[in-house]
Amino acid sequence: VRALEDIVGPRHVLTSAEDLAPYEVDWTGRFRGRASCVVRPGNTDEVAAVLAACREAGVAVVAQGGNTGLVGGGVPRGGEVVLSLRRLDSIGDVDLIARQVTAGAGVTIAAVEAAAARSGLHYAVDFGARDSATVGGSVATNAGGLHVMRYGGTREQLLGVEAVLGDGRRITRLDGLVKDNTGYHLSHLLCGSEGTLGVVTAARLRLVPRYDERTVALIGFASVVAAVDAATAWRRELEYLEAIELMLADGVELVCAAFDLAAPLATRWPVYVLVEAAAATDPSAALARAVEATVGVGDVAVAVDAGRRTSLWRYRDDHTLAINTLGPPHKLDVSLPLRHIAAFAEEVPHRVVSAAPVARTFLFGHLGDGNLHVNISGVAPDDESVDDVVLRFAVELGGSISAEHGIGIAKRQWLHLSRSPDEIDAMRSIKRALDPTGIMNPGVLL
Ligand code: LAC
Ligand code: ZN
Repeated sequence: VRALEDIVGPRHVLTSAEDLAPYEVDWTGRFRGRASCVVRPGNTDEVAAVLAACREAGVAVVAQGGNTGLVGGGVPRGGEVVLSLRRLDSIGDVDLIARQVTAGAGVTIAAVEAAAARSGLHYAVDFGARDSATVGGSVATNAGGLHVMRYGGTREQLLGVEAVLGDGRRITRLDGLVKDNTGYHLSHLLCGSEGTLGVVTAARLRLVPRYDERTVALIGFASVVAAVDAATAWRRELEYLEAIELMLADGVELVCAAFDLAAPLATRWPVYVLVEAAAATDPSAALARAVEATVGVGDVAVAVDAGRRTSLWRYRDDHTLAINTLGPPHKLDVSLPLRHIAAFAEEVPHRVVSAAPVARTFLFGHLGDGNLHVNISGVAPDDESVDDVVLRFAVELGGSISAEHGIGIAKRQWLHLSRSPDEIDAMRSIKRALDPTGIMNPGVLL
């Protein structure tokens, strides 16, 4: 602690139980552990010095941004130093020629979007935790979000990073060259490494054109099969889709009850799909034509103005918060081949109940990406029987155990379901090469 105080100043090393508390638990409440202290460096040199001091002392480091991760990868397990990157919150000028911006690790996703918007541009990564989640964390976890089907996830926006590796070497790739084919893409290797190789201190991000002509529709369906068929048709016919999101009646009702919202449609439907289109010219007519031509469409609510669009999005965005009101959930974000989504959605609640009779399963997710969020309430945080049945079922159907949240602590014992022994061994070799003393987020991912 004294060594860290010498580096960042005593004010930025937290040690009291009260100060540490918010850093020691993830926001779902499922993952928690004691930190030996929290250190808050103010620049990259301080980050490097903190890592050197921790290496010297043989103390493990958990990097933490906005602490909105969902797999326990950003909170301590016991005795680590929590390295909070939130003070690295400066953002550069938007480069209008390159359409890029450099943001410090502690800049929130909402702040990147605000900077982009001021320049008439848009940051393509967006998700419910936008006001707290940070650039550093989103890069370290390769965060997905609501618009992956159009723009890709965080890695697809990432031109390069500035980072300090576990062994002290630095990477500085912030020049924003779109084409730079000079060997291993170390920035993309760090993206999704979950704090196990080094600490991302800044990122150079791609921005995309801003489309203010936007239409959102919320549509009721009788079944997941009908919703999947509709999504398939829209993806074929519509050029400007930003999102196709799936919800089920019990999840929507939970959101309505938790936040005192009216039901989204006059009739209760078993399945709801939220679809958003955005373009330089009004996409409403094209979207309306596509929706009208779709078999199986029940009621439709349409929103064009910003306030009403936000109201429709709330039914989707607020799932995460509403589910948390039932106690710490088990959150499993599986990827599935589109052709198996309906079978999975139909069967998974039964498999969950057979493993844990009192469990409640809420399903929602990114239909356009074949990514379902299986949220299970009513199960003790450390009872992993439900995780086991859900993850095995996803893999049985040709899916992956994580679509966007990563492995963290939550899924590491199932990593072998999605990655081969050779792949895991290669990952271990990379880990050993860049973090030879093993101080970077030990126990996460591998
Ligand atoms: C979402 C986050 C939980 O899609 O991945 O809401
Ligand atoms: Zn998601």
